[in-house]
Amino acid sequence: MTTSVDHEGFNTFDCLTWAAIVYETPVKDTDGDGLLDAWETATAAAPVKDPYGQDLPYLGDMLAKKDHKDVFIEIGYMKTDVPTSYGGGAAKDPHSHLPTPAAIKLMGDAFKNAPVANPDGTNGIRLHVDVGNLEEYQTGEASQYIVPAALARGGEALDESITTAGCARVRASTACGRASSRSIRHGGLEVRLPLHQRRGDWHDGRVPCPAPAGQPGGRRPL
Ligand SMILES: [Ca+2]
Ligand SMILES: [Ca+2]
Repeated sequence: MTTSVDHEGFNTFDCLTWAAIVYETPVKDTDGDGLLDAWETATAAAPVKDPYGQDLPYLGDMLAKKDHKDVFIEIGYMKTDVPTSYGGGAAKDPHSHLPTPAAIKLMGDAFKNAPVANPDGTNGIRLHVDVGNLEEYQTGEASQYIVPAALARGGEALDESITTAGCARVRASTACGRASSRSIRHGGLEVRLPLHQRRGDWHDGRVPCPAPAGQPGGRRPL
């Protein structure tokens, strides 16, 4: 591809400078849902690969169709299995923020009944929700909208009680002498933090916090 810029249509004394170059490549998306036909027909038996040679998700095996609009949602969520206090208030009962099967069914039905035309001659949008391999979702009332367990990658839970259980030292991993990430570890889970948190600072997974009694270190604003 060759590009050029000239003064045609402008004063010859204009100073022309590249600000942006935008290329557009026509792609085939028969149903216009933003998922290319090639992606929607990709299966484990006939995969489509990314530039690094890795298989893209097998949307065809997840029952996507190239002539019917689909939308995919992967859910990660927070939960606590123990009474948990937030901001120093009274403890809340154990709970989960994962939408129930009934809630997912309501959402799936709404998409299904949407007055949206498709090339296959039917209306509606098919919802595909990835919540992992949770049995009550795979076989329950929302199962028609759930990505099959064998193909699911979602459903990761973050224990929110660990973010209120106290502070931990900020850790850093390094590459070529420069920090490439910051994290703390609570209860076996690693929580990623903004890079500007310094190694050795104290953090509770949400905000910086004072060092516990008898420990060096201190607060650093976000
Ligand atoms: Ca499509
Ligand atoms: Ca589709």
